[in-house]
Amino acid sequence: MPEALGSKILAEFQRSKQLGTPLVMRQFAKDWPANHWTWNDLCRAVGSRTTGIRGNAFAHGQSTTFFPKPIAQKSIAEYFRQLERNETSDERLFAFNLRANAPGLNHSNTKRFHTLGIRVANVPAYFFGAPGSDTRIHYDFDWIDLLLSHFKGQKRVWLFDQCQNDRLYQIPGTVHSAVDFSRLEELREEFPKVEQLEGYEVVLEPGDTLYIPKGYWHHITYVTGSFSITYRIWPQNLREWLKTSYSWLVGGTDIVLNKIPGTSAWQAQRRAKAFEAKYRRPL
Ligand SMILES: O=C(O)CCC(=O)C(=O)O
Repeated sequence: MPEALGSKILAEFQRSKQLGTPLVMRQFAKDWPANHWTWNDLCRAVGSRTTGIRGNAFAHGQSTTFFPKPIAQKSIAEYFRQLERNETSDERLFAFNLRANAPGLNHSNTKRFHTLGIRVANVPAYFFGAPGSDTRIHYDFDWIDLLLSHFKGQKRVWLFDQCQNDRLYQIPGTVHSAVDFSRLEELREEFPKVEQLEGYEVVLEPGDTLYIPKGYWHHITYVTGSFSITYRIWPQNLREWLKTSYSWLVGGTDIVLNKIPGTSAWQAQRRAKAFEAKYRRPL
């Protein structure tokens, strides 16, 4: 995995952006407020608020929708304490709006992005997870460049480009793979093409920022209780804007369709049929 540190970051970032390859910018976010929040700060800031916790349906492929339903309503502070204690669990806060739930924290976490010559949408998505949890392999439906900055512990990321779609057994019409990467060792015989996968692996440490180019598949394993913040880089030309707008339309329609009773089962059936025709095996 290409890496950059200190004064090399700008040149390496511009190169990666041009080539559409991932890059780890070590310690890029080390001075951000988020890197200095303690679990106590986080717990105090969320107070007695509760939220819908997501479980392993998202990670392990039972759902082909973008955002499956939460499994339970839970105290956010209690969940943070679980992460602090490094308790193994499947529970996740996925694309969580921490800004709205912890307004007392200093959220000025976009420092240094201007040094990369880019503009990011100031809509941070927060991802929290415990050891034992993972983010199912996917690529982001809005076809946009991502900057994922990591804090508190370690997470391992696998990345694959769009040439790997078949080897990943992409489910037609979705941004998901049929392979549950958390059980990869057991599944190698069932999904033999994964043996030919070519990609990158990286372990992120607190303060690191990972550039994930548009369309790049990512699978994330939480090594310890930790969290990340993802920012999206604004499209830089008309072609990129058109592609992103179209992707929002398709993704948004999918989310709405899946809320209509009966439609989600019909969608799943349609996709299973297309998968079977493509890979000559059941989904
Ligand atoms: O860090 C995570 O758990 C997920 C991040 C992700 O999927 C994203 O930023 O698109």
